[in-house]
Amino acid sequence: MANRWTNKLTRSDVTPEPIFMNRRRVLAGLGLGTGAAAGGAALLGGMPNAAQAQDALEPNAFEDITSYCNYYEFGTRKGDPAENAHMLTTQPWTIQIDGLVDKPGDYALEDILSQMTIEERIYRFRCVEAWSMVVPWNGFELADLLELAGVKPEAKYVAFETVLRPEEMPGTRFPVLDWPYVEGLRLDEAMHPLTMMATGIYGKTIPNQNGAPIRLVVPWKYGFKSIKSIVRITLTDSEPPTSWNKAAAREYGFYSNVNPTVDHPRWSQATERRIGGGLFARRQPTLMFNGYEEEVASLYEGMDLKANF
Ligand SMILES: Nc1nc2c(c(=O)[nH]1)N[C@H]1C(S)=C(S)[C@@H](COP(=O)(O)O)O[C@H]1N2
Ligand SMILES: [Mo]
Repeated sequence: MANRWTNKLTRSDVTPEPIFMNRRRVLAGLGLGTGAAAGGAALLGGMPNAAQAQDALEPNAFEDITSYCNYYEFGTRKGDPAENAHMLTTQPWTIQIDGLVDKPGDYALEDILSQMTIEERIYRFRCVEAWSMVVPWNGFELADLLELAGVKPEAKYVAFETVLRPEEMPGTRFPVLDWPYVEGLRLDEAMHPLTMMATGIYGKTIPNQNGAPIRLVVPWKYGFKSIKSIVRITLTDSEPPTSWNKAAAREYGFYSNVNPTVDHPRWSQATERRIGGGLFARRQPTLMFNGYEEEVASLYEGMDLKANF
């Protein structure tokens, strides 16, 4: 399915090690492709805002992305994860996939990766705290992993869990959150072609502080939905609990779609601060669904997005 992905991006050459990348879809997204990407070009031609696909999306520096992090298992200050996450052992790594699947079990990460094609995706990333970055991720679609395990027809949600190792994760010795960190998506959100499992940034193995060896990336939702260092994925028929909702239900809902018209109870979500923009950089307007409205709005048709925040 070469045309499942219609993300907007512009730079096709940010990766220092392009040899590992499948650039076919990147080219399709730009309407520059030939042969395999011909369908992509046709799709782009049919998009109402094909011009918008040419929006400038300048990725943040590797240094910004890997030094300004949220990973509370390693501490709550932005620099803590970069300082402490080297303690996490990421090899070998196994993901338990269970619940409403045809083939439950422990999946070795290397076996998963041997069946996936790693591609590059440049996505906006918007934290609920109102800062943002642009990140060139490497990874594969979550849908491809779920298809490996075989999703049963009764499944409606996907639950995710981060590894919990207090001896390697100093932040978990404090009850900042109810550990392990857990997150969830509705099945259609999980199967959406924009939803990816990331294993790299800028063509390099993903640094521990960013969620090594494998983390979720859901670009139209606030950053906390993009759970790091995943060890368990469970298909369920009811909405799974999520860490920030458990911690403060009034402030963090299950959906957590980026929405400039629904403020956090304690601050506005109308604008954001782009990391790396400098001290005097202007705040920029936050985009509906973080700029992915065309791709994902249909998932929420008829839903009250204020009630389902
Ligand atoms: N396990 C785990 N996953 C997590 C977090 C966390 O504290 N623990 N923080 C979340 C938040 S609030 C954000 S904004 C992003 C930050 O990702 P980054 O540090 O790679 O930018 O990770 C999310 N995933
Ligand atoms: Mo966040």
